[in-house]
Amino acid sequence: MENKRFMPEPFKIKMVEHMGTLDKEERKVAIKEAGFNTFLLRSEDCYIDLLTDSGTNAMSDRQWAGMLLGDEAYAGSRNFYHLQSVVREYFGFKYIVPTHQGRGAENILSSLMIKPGDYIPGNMYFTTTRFHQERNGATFRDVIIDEAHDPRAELPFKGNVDLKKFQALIDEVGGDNIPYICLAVTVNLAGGQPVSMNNIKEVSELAHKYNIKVMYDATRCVENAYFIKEREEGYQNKTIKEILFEMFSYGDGCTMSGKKDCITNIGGFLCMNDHDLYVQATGMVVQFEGMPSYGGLAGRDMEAMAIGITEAVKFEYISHRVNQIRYLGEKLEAAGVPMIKPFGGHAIFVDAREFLSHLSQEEFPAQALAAALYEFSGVRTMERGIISSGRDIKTGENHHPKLETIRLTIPRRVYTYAHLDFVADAVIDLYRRRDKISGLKWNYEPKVLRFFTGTFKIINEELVEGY
Ligand code: PM9
Repeated sequence: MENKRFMPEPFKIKMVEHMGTLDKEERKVAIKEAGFNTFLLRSEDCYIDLLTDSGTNAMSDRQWAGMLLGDEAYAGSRNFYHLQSVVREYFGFKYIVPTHQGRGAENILSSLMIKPGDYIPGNMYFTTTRFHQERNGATFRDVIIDEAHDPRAELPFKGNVDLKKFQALIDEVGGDNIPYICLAVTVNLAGGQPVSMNNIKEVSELAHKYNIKVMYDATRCVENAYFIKEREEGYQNKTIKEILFEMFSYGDGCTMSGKKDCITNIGGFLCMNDHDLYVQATGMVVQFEGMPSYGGLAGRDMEAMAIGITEAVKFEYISHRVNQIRYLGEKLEAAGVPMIKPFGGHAIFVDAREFLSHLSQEEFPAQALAAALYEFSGVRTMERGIISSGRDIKTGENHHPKLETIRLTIPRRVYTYAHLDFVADAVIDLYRRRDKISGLKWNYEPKVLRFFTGTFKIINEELVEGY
């Protein structure tokens, strides 16, 4: 088959879902009612929904067929054994505990491995992951390379761990107070940036020297494997499956949100090689999720995850996915829209700090931009900046992340290049009217994970009328 740069979608459409059709006046009301928080909009009120790639995937006919093979026994479902065998084959870990989604696995891992006063290094924070670490008494330390915080630094593996920062933390607090390093592949909030195989190996060597375990956040691991194949010497002729297996061979376990790279609508799991940890995890899962053979999932959901993993590693699928992101990014770049570069594996992150350079970070530029883009075009996106970053658990002060972005997240197998054209035009049009966008202030600030349910007020009503 001819190999064009942007090959058409590697799937045919068999079932359709209608999209929201609100006009601009109706959207203006909807976003105000949602407190200018795109998480609080009704999905039916959105035209193109790029809020997240989490659980928003289109499953294949094979996955749907697998759903009908759900064995809904309370214990010992055959779908669990199928999932276990697929995870062992593709991830290589000995033990798997299914959970209802990624944070279910994070809860179990953090509760079992962290004691109060511990430190957890990670290559940039993720909201729910850090929440569970802190809830169990740990302090999170960011050990990602400095360039990851600079939207314009163009590096092939911008998600890498800075080994000097990791070593400095070990020297400062001692290896005994670091139960594990949380190694995200790819790094969501850095823009979906990958970690190189070489860096994974080095992290593993350093960690294991001090008896520190390497626990991956494997949420977007297939995207990471694709970037290794594309960018790292020696991996061009390896399959995605082989690369994935090698990536995990250097670690001790992982948490996984199946809602991303297992291409399902729900599900997750926790993996480990340590038998004692597995036994303890089964003790926890029965308290919070369900039997160790279903962990909060129906048999059919485990079947869909097992099949989804085998589809996610297919080259046609993953290369199309990453190229969709690039297609959107290149269109925006041609119009001068500021973004995190290089483009990552799941989303385009628009640099809201520069897009709305008339606003200070305290006027929540990314939150304001996400609300404005929805009102302007019906495209729903998500804030990833000061609001998501939350407050320091000890001082109560706001974190001030360098990256203040909105995330245009592409669900898997849902939208076509034509949809992305519409999104690009909308962002570019709004960019031309950007000085009309007002900042926001808090109306209601929740105590934890405030970005999900917080509400806001417009600072300057007049400006909003303008675009
Ligand atoms: N990520 C996302 O939209 C959904 C929740 S935040 C809006 O990016 C990583 C790297 C994630 C992630 C979820 C989780 C938690 C862990 N690690 O959502 O609980 O991106 O399945 O996974 C979201 P669950």
